Amino acid sequence: MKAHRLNTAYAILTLTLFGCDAPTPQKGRPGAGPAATDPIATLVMVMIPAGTFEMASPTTEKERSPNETQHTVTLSKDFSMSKYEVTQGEYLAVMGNNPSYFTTTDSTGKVIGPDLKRPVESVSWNDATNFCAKLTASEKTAGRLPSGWEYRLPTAAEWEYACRAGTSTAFHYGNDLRSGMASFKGTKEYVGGTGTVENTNGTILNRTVPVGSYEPNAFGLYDMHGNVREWCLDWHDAYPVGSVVDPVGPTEGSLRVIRGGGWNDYARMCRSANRYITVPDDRSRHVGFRPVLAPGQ
Ligand SMILES: [Ca+2]
Repeated sequence: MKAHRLNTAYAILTLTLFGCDAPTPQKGRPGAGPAATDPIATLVMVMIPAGTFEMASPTTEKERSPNETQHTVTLSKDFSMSKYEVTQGEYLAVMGNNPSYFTTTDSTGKVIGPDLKRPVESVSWNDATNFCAKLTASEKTAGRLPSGWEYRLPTAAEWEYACRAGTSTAFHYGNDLRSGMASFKGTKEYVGGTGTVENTNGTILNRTVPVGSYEPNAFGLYDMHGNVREWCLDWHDAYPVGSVVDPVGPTEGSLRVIRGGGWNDYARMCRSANRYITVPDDRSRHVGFRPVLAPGQ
């Protein structure tokens, strides 16, 4: 994997939606999330260097799906990815509405305080792509985009490469995911070599949490495991065999790919290789997204 190129490129690609100045790049702040003073409409992007990785899971990984056929993927171009899931505040700032379920109550009806730093959810694939298009247009008008670059959903390959951040384990944290390590159903943990294990004392959140509430991965990306499942660009299909370069999925289909698991999923659903699929007009309180910024395809 090539070395990170975080200096000049980072400064160019660390963009605010409406502000005049790029915010100071945020170093890893485990568990802190965006600072209280950050503009609510700030989208912080992290550079992801081009490279090659093994996509999907080895046959030895417990509770994998048989369709997680491992294959070699090369991503030939650097891109950047949103450090956090798109928040309710960011979505509101760009689209003018907040469709999220988790504003005043959790999934059991218990009152929760509104917090625009929770991830936006209840957005369809089309809602997510419309967000990216509108953000691209406004940033282009403002002269803040490198020529030819655009915001869009990540391909499933880009998403998994960014999630793994150089790891080949079931999670970027390693082979275990325990309650308290991410936003997921903490009574159903995962242990490498064993699979799902019960933890009767595990945390059941019944809601999303503000983005950035847990440790990031080696790229500095937060909540790649859990909180909201994340829309990808691709139509769903069987994986290719052998080695591929910059895969984008099939040209047509009926189901879109979703990655990373969410606040009410078992840990095994949050594995780096796990794929979830649904129709593109599905609006679920389990699903949000995070854009990449990349050269136009
Ligand atoms: Ca997530």
